[in-house]
Amino acid sequence: MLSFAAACSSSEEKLPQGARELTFEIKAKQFVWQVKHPGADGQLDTEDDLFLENQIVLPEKTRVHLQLESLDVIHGFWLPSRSLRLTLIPGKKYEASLDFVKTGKFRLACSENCGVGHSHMIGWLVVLDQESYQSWLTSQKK
Ligand SMILES: [Cu+2]
Repeated sequence: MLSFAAACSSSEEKLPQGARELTFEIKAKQFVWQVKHPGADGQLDTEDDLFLENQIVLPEKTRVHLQLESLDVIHGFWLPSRSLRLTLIPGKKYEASLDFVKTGKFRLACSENCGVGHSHMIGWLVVLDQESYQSWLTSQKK
């Protein structure tokens, strides 16, 4: 069941028509953000999915769909640069969509005191230019 959906976009950041869309699955767990990345084919739940920790990596000019849930206690997915804060209650699913036009590196953190390792639940959302994104994908292949 979908409990909450958020759509955030700022007026100065407009995506071109037909821009790429990528979906990421994010699971919060004491004390890490587990990120399932769609991989080179851009499709989630296929063979080339990548599994990252505390890191969301994407190319510029992309609409991002985040599917979030907590696997244990209440965590808070917090992306201060977009004023996005979702309280993740275990057993519920959450979604948020964000547009990223330009490159950048954005802090993400847990906004709920979820236990002794709470302060370790910090990470980055990284938006790369197309070329750097391709090299990053290549570097992820084992
Ligand atoms: Cu947490």
